Amino acid sequence: MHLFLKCLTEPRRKTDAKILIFCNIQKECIAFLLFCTNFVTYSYLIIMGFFSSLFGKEKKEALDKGLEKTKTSVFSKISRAIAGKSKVDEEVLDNLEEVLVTSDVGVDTTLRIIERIEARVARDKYVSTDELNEILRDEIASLLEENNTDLKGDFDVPEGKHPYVIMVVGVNGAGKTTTIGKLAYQYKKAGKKVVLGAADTFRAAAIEQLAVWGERVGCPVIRQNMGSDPAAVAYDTISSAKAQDADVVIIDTAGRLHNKINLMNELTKIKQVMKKIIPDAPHDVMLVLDGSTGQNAYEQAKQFTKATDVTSLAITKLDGTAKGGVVIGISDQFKIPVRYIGVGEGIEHLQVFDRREFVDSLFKNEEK
Ligand SMILES: Nc1nc2c(ncn2[C@@H]2O[C@H](COP(=O)(O)OP(=O)(O)OP(=O)(O)O)[C@@H](O)[C@H]2O)c(=O)[nH]1
Ligand SMILES: [Mg+2]
Repeated sequence: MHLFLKCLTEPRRKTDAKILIFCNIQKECIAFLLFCTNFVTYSYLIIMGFFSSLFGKEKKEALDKGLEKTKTSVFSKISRAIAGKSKVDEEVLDNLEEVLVTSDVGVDTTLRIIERIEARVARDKYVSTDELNEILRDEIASLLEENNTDLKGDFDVPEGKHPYVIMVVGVNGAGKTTTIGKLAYQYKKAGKKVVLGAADTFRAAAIEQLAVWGERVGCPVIRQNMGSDPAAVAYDTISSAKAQDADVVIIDTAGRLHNKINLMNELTKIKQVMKKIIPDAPHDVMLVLDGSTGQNAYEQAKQFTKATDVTSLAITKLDGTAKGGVVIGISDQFKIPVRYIGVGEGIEHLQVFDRREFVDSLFKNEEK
């Protein structure tokens, strides 16, 4: 018989004792269950914390490595700029201005940075040249944070946009197709169903290149023959993605210059065709810029954004160049957010652009 019922049928004193034992057993069971739950929760948090710090560390290392050339160049210029000086004065500020301009930060952004450092020097009276890296890091990071609002989530799909359609544009060789492959990989890793569209029908090799990325990532690539209408490919891609209930669609386009009117009109046509299936598509028109071209990347961004609607920027090839300062200038000067940076050719070498992490990595002085 159940212990509790048994207690009810037995003489009173004996029953009391049994109820007491029963209650104690119950309490111990509950305590044990609570302990198990807490143990599982804490273990989960510790394991998740471990992995996220591991991935965070890997991301940081890839960024540090990718920015190595820019960093070496900026540091050697700063060392020259402050040689023999212990205090940040007019002359050091003049030299610093030159360092920033020649590091592709851009004139406007450089002037804004120098103004901020001047204000700091005026306020603190004595600023030692030893502190200059740290000051630069703080002032640039807060300048970039002032002008921009942070974009949400890493590889999340905004609510109500299903599938989320990204159209990738830019000049020849900027890194569009590679960025699409890396993006597809990240979305897939985040558990999203991705479909790619090979709307660069200009060259057979371009279609093949995207197909190879599709295979690597494990996502379908919608394609037609070389020379077919890019808008038709975009239409097929979106229809297929919708039928498959995909989360993300990324459309590759041929490289084009902003001043080639026909090619720019082609982009408009691709967009209009997409709208027949998803009225608010494309949700993101991403302009890919080659960071290693320095000042040229600014020009491209300026001209391209004038010629067509662009909603986000990706700056590639920051590894292997000393012109990484361009990201600071572009992020400061354009209303359009820099969303991603490319720090290598590998599938993992695309990062969500985090202003503070970027500036930290650039101005971190390892010798200290
Ligand atoms: N080092 C480095 N190379 C990159 C990066 N992104 C792209 N590349 C290389 O840049 C070259 C051109 O990249 P693509 O992705 O083909 O450029 P695209 O804009 O699609 O070129 P078109 O289709 O011809 O207009 C390739 O060799 C890529 O491997 C990067 O972040 N770092
Ligand atoms: Mg391409």
